[in-house]
Amino acid sequence: VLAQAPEDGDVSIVQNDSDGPSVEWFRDAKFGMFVHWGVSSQTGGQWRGENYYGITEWLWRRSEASREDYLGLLDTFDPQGFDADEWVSLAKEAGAKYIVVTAKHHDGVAMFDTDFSDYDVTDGAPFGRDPMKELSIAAEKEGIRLGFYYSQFQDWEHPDGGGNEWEYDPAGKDFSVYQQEKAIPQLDELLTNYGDVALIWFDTPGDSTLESARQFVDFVRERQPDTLISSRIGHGLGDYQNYRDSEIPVVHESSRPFEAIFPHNESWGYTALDTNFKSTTELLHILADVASKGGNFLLNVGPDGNGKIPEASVNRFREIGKWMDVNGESIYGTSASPFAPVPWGTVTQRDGAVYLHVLEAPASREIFLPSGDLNIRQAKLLATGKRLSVTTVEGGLKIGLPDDMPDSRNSVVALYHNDG
Ligand code: FHN
Repeated sequence: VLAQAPEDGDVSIVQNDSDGPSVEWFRDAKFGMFVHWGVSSQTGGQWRGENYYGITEWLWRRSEASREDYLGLLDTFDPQGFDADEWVSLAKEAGAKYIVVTAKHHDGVAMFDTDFSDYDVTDGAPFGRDPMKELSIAAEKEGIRLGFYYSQFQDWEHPDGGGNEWEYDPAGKDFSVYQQEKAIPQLDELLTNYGDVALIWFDTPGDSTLESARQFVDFVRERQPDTLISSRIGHGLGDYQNYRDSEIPVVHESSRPFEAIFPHNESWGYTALDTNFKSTTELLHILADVASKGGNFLLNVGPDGNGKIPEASVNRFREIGKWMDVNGESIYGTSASPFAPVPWGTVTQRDGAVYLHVLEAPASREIFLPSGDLNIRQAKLLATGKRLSVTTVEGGLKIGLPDDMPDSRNSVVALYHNDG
């Protein structure tokens, strides 16, 4: 039984369109909300008397249920509690600058109104609504960008799609039939009927060819030239770099911006079996760490079968938002640390400022920054505005911290300098 999905290992850079879309908004965004929601969310990992710990969005593959049984989940999909405004407000309150939602995951079920499959939650389920439409309206109203996750390779529902090898013999599959009949037409719908699409989050290219990947890229470019494409399209294509799930690079060396992708517990889709949610402290540390490498932190939520985001995730997102309200200056629009790793935390920077994210204040209440050539104008704690002392010492700077640091999870010291 799979407890973890095979991951995309393609972090190599081959080449990209030189005239691709601008990535500036993405580079500056730093924090996004990922949403994995589908018909399997109803089960919470408990189905037909079995418990499926871990990735519940893989329920069909893991159970190797028949198509009739799994797709039967559409007959009961009626999440009356779904409220697009609620999701979007939470993302906004948390300080997320973009949302990525599963328009179609590997099971092949469209979470939007499609004419190119019988399996969608609009005409194919009692729900009868189009959640992607409702989200696109809510996101536009709130001024937050919306992107769609679209599983371009794995489609367990389509006989020619990738992945379903327990019902369809791979030898008899013609991937191009699936791509022409379903994937491209559905992308057409997503890029035509839902306003501006910030990005298409393609996932796990499997053994799809360069030609197939290029066709997806060209199609997105043609429909919405500003829409970004994730590197999980494969073959070194894509406008930004995804690392493996839950991976933060030691150093990010590509000129493409990157995104570090984390589930909140051990599943992307909703699970009732796992309350091991990362604490706010852990999440704030990941946020600072990823920003110090120059990337975006994409944090997942898995709404349940009634469309509700688990309370634990709601609370953590709100707490991140409160932290962002006072410390956002040290995250948004910043770039990677120019310094060697420091033992007390991480560093971000922008023109004219360096931000010291103090994750563990030493008992000595003094931290060392390995750079002596900063011409410091002012040093202060972002949360309180309290001025701090800075002393030039051999090889760097010493910054004095107060005994009562404002936030034990991450107190940010801003160093404003004259070199920007
Ligand atoms: O197989 C998927 C998985 O279900 C989930 O969507 C993650 C999110 O990054 N992507 C794949 C595994 O890498």
